[in-house]
Amino acid sequence: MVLDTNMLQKRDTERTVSTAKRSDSLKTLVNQAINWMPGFGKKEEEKLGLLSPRPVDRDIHSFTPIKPEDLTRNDVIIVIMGPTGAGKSTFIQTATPGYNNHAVGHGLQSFTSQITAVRMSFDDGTNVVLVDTPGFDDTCLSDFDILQTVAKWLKNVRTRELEISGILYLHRISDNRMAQTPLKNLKMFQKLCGEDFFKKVILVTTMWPELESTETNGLASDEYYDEMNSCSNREKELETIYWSDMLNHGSTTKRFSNSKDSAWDIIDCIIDIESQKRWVRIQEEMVTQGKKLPNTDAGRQLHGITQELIDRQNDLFKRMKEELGQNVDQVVVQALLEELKELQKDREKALEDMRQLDSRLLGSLRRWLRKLIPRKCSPAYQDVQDIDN
Ligand SMILES: Nc1nc2c(ncn2[C@@H]2O[C@H](COP(=O)(O)OP(=O)(O)O)[C@@H](O)[C@H]2O)c(=O)[nH]1
Ligand SMILES: [Mg+2]
Repeated sequence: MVLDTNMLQKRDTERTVSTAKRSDSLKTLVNQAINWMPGFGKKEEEKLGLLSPRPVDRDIHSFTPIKPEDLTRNDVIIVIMGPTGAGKSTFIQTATPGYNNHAVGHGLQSFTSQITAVRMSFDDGTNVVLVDTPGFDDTCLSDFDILQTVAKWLKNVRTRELEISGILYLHRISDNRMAQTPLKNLKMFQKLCGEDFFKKVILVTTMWPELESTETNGLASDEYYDEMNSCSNREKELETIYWSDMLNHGSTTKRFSNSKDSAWDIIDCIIDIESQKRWVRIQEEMVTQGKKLPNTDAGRQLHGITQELIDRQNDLFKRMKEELGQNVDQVVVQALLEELKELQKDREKALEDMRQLDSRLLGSLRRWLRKLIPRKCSPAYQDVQDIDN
């Protein structure tokens, strides 16, 4: 990595700070120093663990896994969303040490295909409910199934006039670039959530390099600084490109540093967000406007995404079959056949989603046409009956 002089100076300063923070006598001095140090902002302080601990470490009285019907008006409901493997279940687990929700996965395999919720009751009478959701890339369920599961849960909450206090949308900062899957998740999330609710969304980055795991003799390694630098650059890219619309509409960002304090620092931000009542868009569409799932913004988005996916899969399928026909190398043929099988499985899943979205759309169209065209008196009614059959 090429470093300029400023960068090297900053690195040396950070090293000194990281060593000094271990000594209480030096800590005050360091805290004073960072106040005047140029370019050493809150994020660096957070990164080095120099921010003061939460003023009141509230005592959690109990953890209770709950169903949607158990939710009450006293609950501060926080929904956690994001791609599979972004760390949603880990976030909940870290915020609630001692409670085992058995939902933390290993890597990118999904472990939370259903929605689960845990209520934390505090001694001061507050209840916080953290809701774990599956991502739109579940290894077991199709995207339509996920949308249906999430929409049903949100609809249920809205029907009972219970408010979602905020949503944490998690993203792995360790991923090299915004790949197709996280991007699809983000687009689905934005449509489901709606601009009006962006104010109550915190975009949380997870999987930041961990200082302790890389240090030797109390000094952070070069590798740590290199990783930290790449992650900070990716964070800037997220903020200026992919998240800019949400940030312009009032969303905020936070880094999760995989500790209980960090989890509660983020949860507290949701609790502090404005108290004006807002509904998630899909709740409004399904409950107030009476729309069916495929007619909601998220449903239409999924329709578009699935159509694109099927087109790409068809194209790939054709090219792979051509290649298979031309290849004589047994090893390559075997590998191609395996890939074709996998692709066929994904294609079936996407086609099934499309059938679900289309059949429901047709159902709505039929009902709409029936209202519009009086029975018997119009020849066009015959066309409606044709759609029916
Ligand atoms: N180092 C690190 N690992 C994490 C973090 N968050 C999650 N993980 C790991 O990533 C994997 C997937 O996390 P999980 O919580 O199941 O992701 P989910 O699918 O979003 O619920 C697990 O092995 C976690 O231990 C984090 O902030 N830092
Ligand atoms: Mg999970």
